[in-house]
Amino acid sequence: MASSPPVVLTIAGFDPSSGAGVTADIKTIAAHGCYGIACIAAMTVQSTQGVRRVEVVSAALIAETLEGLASDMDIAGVHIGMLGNADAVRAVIDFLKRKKLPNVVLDPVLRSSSGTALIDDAGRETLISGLMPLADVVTPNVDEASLMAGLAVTNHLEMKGAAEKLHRMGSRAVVVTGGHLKPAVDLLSFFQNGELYQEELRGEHQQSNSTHGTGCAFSTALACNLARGKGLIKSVMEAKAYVAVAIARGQAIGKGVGPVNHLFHLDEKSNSFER
Ligand code: PXL
Repeated sequence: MASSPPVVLTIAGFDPSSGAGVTADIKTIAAHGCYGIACIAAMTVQSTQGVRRVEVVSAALIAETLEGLASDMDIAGVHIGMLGNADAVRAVIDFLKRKKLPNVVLDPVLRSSSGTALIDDAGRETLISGLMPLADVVTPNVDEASLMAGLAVTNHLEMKGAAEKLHRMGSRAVVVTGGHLKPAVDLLSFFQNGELYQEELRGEHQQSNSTHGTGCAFSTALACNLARGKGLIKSVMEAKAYVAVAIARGQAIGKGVGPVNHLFHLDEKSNSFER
């Protein structure tokens, strides 16, 4: 019988340079041995040198795509990235409320690393009030955590405060990523038996020009690990380890900030398909 790997859905933007967005997410999902499916919520014009333009897909097209996929397949995990505006966010909220899918990871994409807004103000508010409470885990970087919580987030103590505020605003579990802080540290925060559990996860800060797409790769890897039935802590640790290797094994692509190497495990394998 044909095998059936876990199906992981990514709802995100399209980055034509494939460092971030749905095409990058499909690579991450494949690297985790899962089957990737995608709903494009927004188009971007960008290269490794930055984002030039954003156009959001209609809410009706997003809703129809999601409906078609969910009625056809058993979805084991969902990754949500760039959504663009409030209509797109509402389409995703409506979908999640009706389908009640497992292992939903929300990467609250607000801006590109070059500073371009990837969601409008109304979209950000709807994402925080309506979408964040529907996700099992939310994965803001320090800048996103700061904007969402309305607090400064520059060190691990402030990360803890921001995570607590995000819990009060409705998030179940939070990973604040601080890979570019020195020392590099992420914070995992969630409630267990009514008690707040917060753990600092230290990493090595890597000086690298292959860092485009780290947030997408981390949150998508997390969704895959959860979809495989790994617990939250193990899923977060393994997603961190995956991204660290993907950065370390980065390839020189483009003239700007290059992508992480999502498929580094293929480097060791033969790229010949002769039988
Ligand atoms: O890294 C955030 C991000 C997510 N999704 C898309 C993007 C970007 C950054 O440029 O383009 C589609």
